[in-house]
Amino acid sequence: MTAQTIELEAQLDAIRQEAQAAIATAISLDQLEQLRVKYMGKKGPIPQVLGGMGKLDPAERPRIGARANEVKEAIQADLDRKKTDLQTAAIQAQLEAETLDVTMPGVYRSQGRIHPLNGTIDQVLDIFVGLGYTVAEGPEMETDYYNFEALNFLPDHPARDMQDTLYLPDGNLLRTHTSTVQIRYMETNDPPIRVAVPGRVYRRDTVDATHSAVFNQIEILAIDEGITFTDLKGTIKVFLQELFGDVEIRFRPSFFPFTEPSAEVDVQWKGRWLEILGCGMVDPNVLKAVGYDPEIYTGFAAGFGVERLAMVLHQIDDIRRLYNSDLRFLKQF
Ligand code: 2NM
Repeated sequence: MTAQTIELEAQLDAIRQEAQAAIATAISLDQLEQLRVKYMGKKGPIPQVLGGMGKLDPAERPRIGARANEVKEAIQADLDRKKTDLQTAAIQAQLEAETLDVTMPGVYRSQGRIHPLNGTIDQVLDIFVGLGYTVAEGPEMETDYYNFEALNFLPDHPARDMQDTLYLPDGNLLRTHTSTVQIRYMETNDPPIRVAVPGRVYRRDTVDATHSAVFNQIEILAIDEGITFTDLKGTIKVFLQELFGDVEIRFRPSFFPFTEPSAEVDVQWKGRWLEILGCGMVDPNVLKAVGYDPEIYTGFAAGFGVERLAMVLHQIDDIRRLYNSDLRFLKQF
């Protein structure tokens, strides 16, 4: 072996060591690719060393050629191993970054819920819609005609008093019941009629635990040929059964200007008779007012206060709780 051969072998070993150290410290696939180009490329140090073989004894050349291949293979093996390591590390890092701890507590967001008044309205309307009724609404500001006259209130009826009704400066008034909407509905629709009307109504009442100047009503109305008091009783019985379950009910004679005969209905609830609604056969005068022939058509109507119903169903002791927006109260529903 000549000194030149030893020198070239030393150079190849140095390249191998330098490449090995550089590859070991690479921290990215980009960096590794740069090292591959640097050590394995055509302009790399190994072809340069091989270029110096011309000065060697021809007998020594295969030895250097073989050594150069060994070094190339070793560097390639280092590159391959490092590439696998870096790829594995990258996947590992990604997995760790994307890990979700499903056992961690979530961020609390308070949830909205249905107000007990609206819940009661929904419940009642669902029952009547199930019985084939249409839901209708109308204005809260009304004329004397729709609130009283068309509903057969005589001109001197006490409900018309300033004491009971809220009159507006322009001569209009705030409706005292939702029957106004039923008059409007009958004016624009021909029988057969099945309509349920929810809405806010206004009375000049002193506020206490069971009274409010503004409250909600639901009234129903059915008009057709041959409707009788028996149809009214059956409808009310089914309605109360769906709302309260299997409870005893009773009809008591009563009076309303817009119905004849009229009745009030009580349910047996927690050991007592509770008055729940008023009802009756629509007075012929009301039918005439909307242009229906009372000789052909008859019908029944019923109405009740939603607050009172909500209070009975949910054991609420004071009507004002329904208006105070106290979350401690509302969150119970
Ligand atoms: C009630 C009781 C009895 C009623 C009457 C009418 C109309 F428009 F047809 F005449 N609507 N609602 C009625 C009847 C309301 O509430 C206690």
